[in-house]
Amino acid sequence: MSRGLFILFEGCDRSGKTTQSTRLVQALKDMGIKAKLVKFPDRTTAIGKMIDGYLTQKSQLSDQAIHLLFSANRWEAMNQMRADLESGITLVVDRYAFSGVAFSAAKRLDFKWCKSPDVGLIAPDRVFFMDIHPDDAAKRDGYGEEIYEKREFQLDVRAKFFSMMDKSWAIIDAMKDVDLIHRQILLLTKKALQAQEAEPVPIAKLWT
Ligand code: NYM
Repeated sequence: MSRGLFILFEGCDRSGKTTQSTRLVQALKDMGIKAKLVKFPDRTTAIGKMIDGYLTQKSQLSDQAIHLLFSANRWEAMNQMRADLESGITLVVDRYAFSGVAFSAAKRLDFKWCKSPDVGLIAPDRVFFMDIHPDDAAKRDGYGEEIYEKREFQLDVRAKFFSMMDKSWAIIDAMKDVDLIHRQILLLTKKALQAQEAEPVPIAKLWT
């Protein structure tokens, strides 16, 4: 049995990642493909609760401390993610280490330092970057409720994402119609699954 794929959604706030990742998982399941949604930060764990307190501005943490908590929140999920992938489950992940680096580096923390705690995490096979200009994102519901949802900051975050892209990334125009985006992403995912079937690639490590 072949392993599952690690499909990642990244992007600035309010770019539609959650909508599209949820729809992708459902579509894959409807096709009889084993799939699971994973979301970072996972606010349900002890570490995740500390992150939630920070994001909703109930507690304060230094930039370095919150960065390391985000990373720890991914590391605590690795065993389960690896087990799922190995058992043939495709993981659709909503945010990951690229968000970690983009947001912290936009706060002017050193880029290399930001990457280091996430080195060695499981690497995604395919990344969908939901691209939206922060001015358009600001018009969407609920924008501005959490820390970070400020125009200049989001512009910087977006630039940081662009600096980390490689050939496994696809830039998706997040201003397009939701159904259209879904169909585009489903097509790209099917292609990735077929490629993996034809020529299996082992699970890789991030930034090594
Ligand atoms: N975020 C998310 C980080 O700053 N670092 C990280 O490692 C991750 C995974 O948390 N503004 C930020 C990006 C978002 C915020 O994410 C909460 P979401 O997807 O809105 O729950």
